[in-house]
Amino acid sequence: MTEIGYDIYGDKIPEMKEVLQDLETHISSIRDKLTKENGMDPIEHFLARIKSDESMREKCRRRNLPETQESALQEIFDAIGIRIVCAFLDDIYTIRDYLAGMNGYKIIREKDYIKNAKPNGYRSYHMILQSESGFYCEIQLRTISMDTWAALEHHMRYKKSITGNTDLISSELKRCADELASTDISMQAIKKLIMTS
Ligand code: 0O2
Repeated sequence: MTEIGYDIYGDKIPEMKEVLQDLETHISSIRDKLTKENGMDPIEHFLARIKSDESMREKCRRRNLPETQESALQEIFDAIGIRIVCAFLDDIYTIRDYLAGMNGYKIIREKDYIKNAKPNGYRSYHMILQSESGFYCEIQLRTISMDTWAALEHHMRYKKSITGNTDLISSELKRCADELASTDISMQAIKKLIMTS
């Protein structure tokens, strides 16, 4: 039986929810361990979701793929998605290492858009994992400032009514992204000073 609102995934929703739940449990235990060890929670918040039917169909169309369960689960890798928002840059890489060592998942692909920011200024660390049961999952790791920036840029991109000032908006967004990146590095340095004082 398909679940209302998730038609494209057919009967796979219960298994997808299991994978999502399992990843949430892993992330919570990594979080607890690091909080106990360092006296500071490395995660500001995290969100876990199954991509909505509408967004998945839109992504299939964008990729010129048929709107099928096969496309959604085998050709597109973010039907299951988790976004982890950290306060500091080094927390991103620490959590990445723990995620890479999780039992039951293998890494299919990683993209470090923090060390290699996209030309528009987008920064985030992306991992595609595959569960033993065969489901792909995209994990995005970012700082709070990267997350704020990405939300604004995403909003602008999908706001079709914007007709003027597009060059100015893009260049201001890029400038902000670079300023925020520089602030993230300063915050990291201050944290290190505090921890070692
Ligand atoms: P949505 O609507 O957020 O889900 P992939 O999409 O992973 O199969 P791709 O394009 O090589 O293939 O992946 P990439 O570059 O790792 O990007 C994956 C996701 O990262 C996107 O999913 C966005 O969520 C986010 N992202 C990537 N680039 C940008 C950007 O420039 N700005 C913002 N705001 N987010 C970005 P979707 O499905 O494209 O979008």
